[in-house]
Amino acid sequence: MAKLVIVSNRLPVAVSVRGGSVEIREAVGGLATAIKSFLAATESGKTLGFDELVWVGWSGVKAEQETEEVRAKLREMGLLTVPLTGEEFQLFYEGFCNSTLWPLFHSFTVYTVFEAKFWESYLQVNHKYAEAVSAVARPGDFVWVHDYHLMLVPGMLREQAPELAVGFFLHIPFPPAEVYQLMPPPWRTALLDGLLGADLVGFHIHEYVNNFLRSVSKFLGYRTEAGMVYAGRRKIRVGAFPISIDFDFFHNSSEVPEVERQIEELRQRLRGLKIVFSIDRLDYTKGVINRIHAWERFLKERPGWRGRATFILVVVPSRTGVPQYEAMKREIEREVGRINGELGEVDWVPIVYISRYIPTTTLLALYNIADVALITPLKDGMNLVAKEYVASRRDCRGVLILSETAGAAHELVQALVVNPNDESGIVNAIERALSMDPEEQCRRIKSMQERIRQHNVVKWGVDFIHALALAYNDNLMSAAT
Ligand code: GDG
Repeated sequence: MAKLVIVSNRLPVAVSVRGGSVEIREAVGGLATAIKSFLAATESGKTLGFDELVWVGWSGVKAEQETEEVRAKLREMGLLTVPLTGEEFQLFYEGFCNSTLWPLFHSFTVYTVFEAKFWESYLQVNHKYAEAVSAVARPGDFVWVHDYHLMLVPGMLREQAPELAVGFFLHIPFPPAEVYQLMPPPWRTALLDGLLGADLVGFHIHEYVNNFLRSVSKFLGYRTEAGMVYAGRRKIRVGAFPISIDFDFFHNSSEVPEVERQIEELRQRLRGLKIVFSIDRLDYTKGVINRIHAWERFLKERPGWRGRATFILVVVPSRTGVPQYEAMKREIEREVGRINGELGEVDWVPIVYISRYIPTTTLLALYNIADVALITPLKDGMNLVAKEYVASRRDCRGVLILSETAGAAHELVQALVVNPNDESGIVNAIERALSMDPEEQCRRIKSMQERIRQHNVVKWGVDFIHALALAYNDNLMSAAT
């Protein structure tokens, strides 16, 4: 029997050490929620044939404070920690991960910092993760490595433990080869080689698959064809596995008593106002400023909507302490204040701005009452909020406005698709959405719901593991011949 080893930068928990006491709570966030839903539906991988599950990652507590008690408590939950020091947090996490890979892979080239000490730390930390995995994994075990923090891990595992089945999934876009080329040559080839240590490399959509294959042939010279890289005797499968959500959880949300109560309360308080809604982590890729400006223009060009529609804008703090993020937060605050001051009335505000994490029941209530979800990232690997909004609408109402630059736009084709830089296009889409008749809303929502129901998060995980098994067996057979 084989073990399933999940590897991600962070473990799916939030650990707090206060005084002498240790508190461990479940962490939220796209990646952790998706993997947990997949694990719950497959009974921790048992229905796929695994007899044990281990999750390897950082606890979120700096190594200096990570006591044996913390490690032991996590071990009991099947969670194995990779301790990161304060310096590694700065150079690896804030440095190479979030100042180099995150901006470059989202094609924000001018935000990208290339620093040799960031790269050195990335190498070292990836080694730590690979060693932690090697310590628990046995030949024949399946290792599923997640996201841009750990792109070198598959290659390191291939060297240290060649008999493992290794899969890698990237949660953010893979950029076009011309953008990837901006990375210094030794780093960009090492990253590609690192990924090709896996038997299977997965992305959200075909566009990222093709970008990756082009970079592999351009920078490594390997032969590639649709969905395959030929690297010596090894064949690496490359495919699109669009991540998704637990459809039933969202679809049944309006019947949860606490959510129902909040829906009622919100409806009473909002007194028939039309609601446009968005929620994102604070991040320059999410296009929050563009969205605010498009809403301002909408209210100025279509003044008849003033007093009749409000924009509820939730921006959840993220990567606090990074100067770019702090500056963006101040810009959002300034612009919201200016617009509310210029256009607001005693009994109406153009933008209700919330800049904190909101409880899931409140998020579900907002999904259920929002007439329009305005989701306009400049670039987004997938965007789960779009799928969650659509799935939540059991009443068959609501209109999704979605950027063509979000991975989700490739599946949610009945959304009103916009370009996030096309302000007048967004203005027209808002008008169309607010005026759309209920039959058209229902037709669009229904067909998007069908897509998400069938392509839910369990399918994402199961498809990936099945494809990994095929790829692994293929390589085993060709190694034996
Ligand atoms: C990355 C990629 C890709 C957010 N605020 C609150 C809250 N959330 C939940 C949402 C959703 C998740 O967090 C955010 O997921 P997204 O997919 O929208 O965005 P990223 O965090 O940037 O995720 C992205 C994803 O990885 C998965 O591969 O889709 O493209 O960038 O589930 O509901 N939940 C609650 N309160 C909040 O305030 N309860």
